[in-house]
Amino acid sequence: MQPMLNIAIRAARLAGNAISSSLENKKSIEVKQKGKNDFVTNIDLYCEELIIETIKKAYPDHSFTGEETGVHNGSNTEYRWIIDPLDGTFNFIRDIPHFSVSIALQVKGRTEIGVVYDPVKNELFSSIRGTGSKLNDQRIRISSVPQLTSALISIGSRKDSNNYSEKIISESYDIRRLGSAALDLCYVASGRTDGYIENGLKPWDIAAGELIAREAGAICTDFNGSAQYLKTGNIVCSNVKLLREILKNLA
Ligand code: 2AM
Ligand code: CA
Ligand code: CA
Ligand code: CA
Repeated sequence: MQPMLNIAIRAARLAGNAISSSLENKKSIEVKQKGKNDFVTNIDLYCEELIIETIKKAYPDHSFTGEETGVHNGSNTEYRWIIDPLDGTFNFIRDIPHFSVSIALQVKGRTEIGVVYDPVKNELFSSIRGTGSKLNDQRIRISSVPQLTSALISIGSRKDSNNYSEKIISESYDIRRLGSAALDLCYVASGRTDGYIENGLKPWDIAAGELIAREAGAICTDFNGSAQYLKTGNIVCSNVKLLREILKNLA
C-alpha cells in the first residue's frame, strides 16, 4: 500500500499547490452555483482532473469517483479512488483559509488509504489501514475527553445541521463550525477537537477522513450507532465514551 499512498500524497500536494496559487491571482477563479448552498469553481474542476491524471499515470487500470466529474471506470473496478478535489469550497471562495484536498483508495469497497491535505497550513494527514495515522511525519491520536460537558465538538456547517446543533451547543463545552468535513475528521484524529457530527454528506467528503480518524483511535457511526455512515452520509466521530453520550443527545 505504501507506493499507492505515495501517489495519493503526490496528487494531493499537486492539487493543493494549484489551489494556493489560484488564491494569489483571484481573477483566475470562476464561481458557479451548483445547488442551493453548493458552489463550484474552475479550480475544483481543474484539481479533480489533475488528481485523476496523476493517479492514472501510475495506475492506468484503476477506477475513480470524484465529486465534480463523477464515475470513471477503468478495467479494474476493485480499486476505486474517491476524490474531493476541494473540500470547503465556500471557505475558499470567501478567502477563509480553511479547506482541503481529500483522496481515499477503496479496494473492493473497503477504504485502505486516506490522505487529506490542507495547503494553507501545509498539513498532510494520512493513513494506511492497520498502521495508524499521521500529521506530516508525526503519529496522531484522538483525545480522551470522556464527557460532553468538557468536549469541544465540531458540527457540520451545512444549514440543515441546525436540526441537532442546538442540543449539542447547550450540552457540550463548546462547538466549532469549520467548513471542511474532511478536516473536521482529521481534527478529531489529532485531538484538536473531541468529536464531530454532520449529516447529508457524500462518500468523497468523509472516506479519507474517517479512515484517518479511526486509525487514530476514533469510532465512527451514523446517528443511530450503526456503521452505515458512508451510505447514509450522517456521521458521528469521537472516542468511544463520548460517542455514546453524543448519540444519546441525537436520539
Ligand atoms: P464541499 O466544500 O466539497 O462542497 C461544509 O459545507 C462541508 O459540507 C464541506 O465539507 C462541503 O463540501 C460539505 N458539503 C456536502 N454537501 C454539501 C452541500 N450540498 N452544500 C454545501 N456543503 C456541502
Ligand atoms: Ca461541493
Ligand atoms: Ca466536500
Ligand atoms: Ca468539493
